[in-house]
Amino acid sequence: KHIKLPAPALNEWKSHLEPKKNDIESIKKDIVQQTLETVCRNPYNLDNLAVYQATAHTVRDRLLQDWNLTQEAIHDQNPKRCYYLSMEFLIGRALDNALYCLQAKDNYKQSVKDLGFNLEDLLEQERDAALGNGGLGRLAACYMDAAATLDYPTWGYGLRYQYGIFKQIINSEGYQTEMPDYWLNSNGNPWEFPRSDIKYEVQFYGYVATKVNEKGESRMSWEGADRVQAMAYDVPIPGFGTKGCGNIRLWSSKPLKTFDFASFNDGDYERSVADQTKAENLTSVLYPNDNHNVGKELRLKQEYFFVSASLQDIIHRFKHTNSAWKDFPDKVAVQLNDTHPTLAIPELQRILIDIEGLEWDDAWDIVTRVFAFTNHTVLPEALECWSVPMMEKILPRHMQIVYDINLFFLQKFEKVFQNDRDMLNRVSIIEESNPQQVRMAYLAVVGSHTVNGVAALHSELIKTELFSEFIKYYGPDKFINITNGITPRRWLYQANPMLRNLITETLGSEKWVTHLDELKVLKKHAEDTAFQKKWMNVKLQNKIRLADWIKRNLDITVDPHALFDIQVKRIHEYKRQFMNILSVIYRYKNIQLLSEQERKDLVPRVVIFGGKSAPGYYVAKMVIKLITTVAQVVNNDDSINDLLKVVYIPDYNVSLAEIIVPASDLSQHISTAGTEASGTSNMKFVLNGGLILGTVDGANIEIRDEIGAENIFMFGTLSDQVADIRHRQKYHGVPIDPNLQVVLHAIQSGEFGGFETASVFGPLINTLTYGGDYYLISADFEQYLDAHDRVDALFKDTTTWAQKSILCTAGMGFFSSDRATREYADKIWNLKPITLK
Ligand code: GL7
Repeated sequence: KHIKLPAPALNEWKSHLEPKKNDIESIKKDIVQQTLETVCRNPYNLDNLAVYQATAHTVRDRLLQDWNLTQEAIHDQNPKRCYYLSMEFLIGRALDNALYCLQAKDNYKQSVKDLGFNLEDLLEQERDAALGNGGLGRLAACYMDAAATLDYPTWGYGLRYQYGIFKQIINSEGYQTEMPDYWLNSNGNPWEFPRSDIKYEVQFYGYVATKVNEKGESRMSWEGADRVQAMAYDVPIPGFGTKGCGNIRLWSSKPLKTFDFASFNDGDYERSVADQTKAENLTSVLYPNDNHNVGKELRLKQEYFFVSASLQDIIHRFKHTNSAWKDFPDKVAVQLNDTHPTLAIPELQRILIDIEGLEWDDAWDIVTRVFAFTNHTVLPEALECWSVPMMEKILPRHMQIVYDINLFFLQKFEKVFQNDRDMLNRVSIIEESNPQQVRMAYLAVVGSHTVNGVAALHSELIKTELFSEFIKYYGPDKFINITNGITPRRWLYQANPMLRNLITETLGSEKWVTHLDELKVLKKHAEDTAFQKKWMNVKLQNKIRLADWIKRNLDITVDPHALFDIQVKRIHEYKRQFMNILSVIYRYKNIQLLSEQERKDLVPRVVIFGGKSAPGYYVAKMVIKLITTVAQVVNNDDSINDLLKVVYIPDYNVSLAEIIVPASDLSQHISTAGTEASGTSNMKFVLNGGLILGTVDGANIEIRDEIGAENIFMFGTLSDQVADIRHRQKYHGVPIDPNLQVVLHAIQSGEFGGFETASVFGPLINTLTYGGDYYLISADFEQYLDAHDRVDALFKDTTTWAQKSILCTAGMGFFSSDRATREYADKIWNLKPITLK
């Protein structure tokens, strides 16, 4: 219960609210004070970590003021709010980003220097907040950045995993091994605010009973359940060039009662803390699967825990405004980031009918006007299905509600499509398998007012394939496209200071940082030789920075003048890192055959890989082993005069991406057509003036349309040809491309790591030969090699390359997360920015 202060006391408070100052003297004073009072250290026992923490606290204090200003404005203006529900937020580091947003980096640099430290060293102390797997989680982070920058009243909701995505080690044998990422180390996390006053109970298991409510009506009631507590932690998300600050509220599970006193008194200490451990385990770890659903019970519990706490919080806030339930959809929009939070649909329905006493139809009308759903994949193995018996056990009341949602939906559907039982089976939320399964994507479609895909091709594919039957019923308007975007703040302004400065100098202001379309002005400088020189020098400096990193961390020497060819992303068969390394082997074998003279003509290449495999994904782990094995051989072969180097960068994460992305000449986005919903690293590379080699897939297509087809290397089977080829290969065998044949033979004959290692790669090679080559590596190989030849030829023409590189950046305005977030706000959320004083 909030206390309403009398006017004198209120004035007293306000008179003591002093905005933090960003002049050097004030910053230094604050850092020293934080070092003493928060970190409890003194000049005689300082180190980089301690000073980083103190500095971070001073920045957090500044953000807090903006945070409070924003919350107060939202409170006063009471606008419609949007909640972005995502099981993943791949935020990365916070300090550098916050300093830029506060426009205080230069003064902090000087302050820290005066105090005897180096800001860049302090920045390195921060652990990445890696609460996500890959593109989906990073997208959520980019959208939070944009929403804050644009002053939208949008909050993210997620889980505060104690262990983020695992740390990847490449062991001495070249295999991936995993270590836990205990990112919340003992030093505490300055970027979160524990809200010990914001706690909700969440239940699991139990049974359903009927009860008579106050009005004398009979209602279902979920009884006898286990309970845990969800506690809120707020993570401030600074916006750029605004006084506002956004928020991500992350839930952490806590035991309801810390102790079972009965067991404690009996001397059974272990049992008395068992409950506590059980409850805390719920949000311990992030499931490390990208585009893959495993169906584990703990994961289902995480999902429900997440939506239950978030909805309780949303409803609590709504009730505070004394509005009626019928107004809920005018005040609240909820975006479901993939199907992971889909249980929010039956959960809100349950709250409305069982607890709030609404009738089914009124409740369902509210539900379907609140939720919208983003689909991020069409890969069958990624689509979430939960076994009915499991859901019945953990969420007995929700299972009933899902059955009812399905029943009412099918009844209506049947009226339109009479006597088509097959079709009813196909659209049913319950799959009639053994055991039955709940198809979460269908539940999300039925319970949402709008469904969107994340790039033009992907949004077409969900209409024509994944949800084609639903279109026949709902019509096409419910299904829209919103092409993904990335934040230019982190992915250019912060990660690439030299390019940022060159762009700002050329355009005459920093307006482009929040109006990315302005980059198109660069087009008129594309042919200016002096400008090209400056532009390519920036690229070179960024390559030197990466080469230094590689030397320091991996002890591999690479020449910054070589062509840097990069593929960094999660390791997945559909992303075809396998095809890439096979082409590297082809290149290697070719170099061996060249004469001295021919070698002089060849463009030296550094092929860089990075990315994590899911710990249980055998084929992906073999691909890593193949890459590291090839790297071993190639990098130690003096006879090829450094014409080729292969580097595997371990533990790829957001912070490493910030160094890698600006350093690419060429990056690869070579998924089998129709499999990569969008991709977002493609956007980051092109924004930084890197050319891309890509398939006709995901956002590659729109990138091509924006920057011009002549500025991108595209190749490969088109998505509408894939099914036919797969069919043919399945029944008539895979025709192995002759060049691919040579490469496979080289592996099998032990050229990489000897015979024993060759046998390890047997199963991998079999995925092509006997396995039907599902991802069409052989079918695309010739075109792929041909595209590489075009790359080599163009790289020798330094002027044309520079020109294309400039045109790449110049054409990327569309891919800002600001544009994407505005589209969500206008087309889905019906949301307006707040005004900040
Ligand atoms: C993904 C897609 O695979 C990726 O192409 C897309 O860019 C991203 C964000 O929309 O979503 N879908 C998915 O399940 N993961 C992704 O990265 C893990």
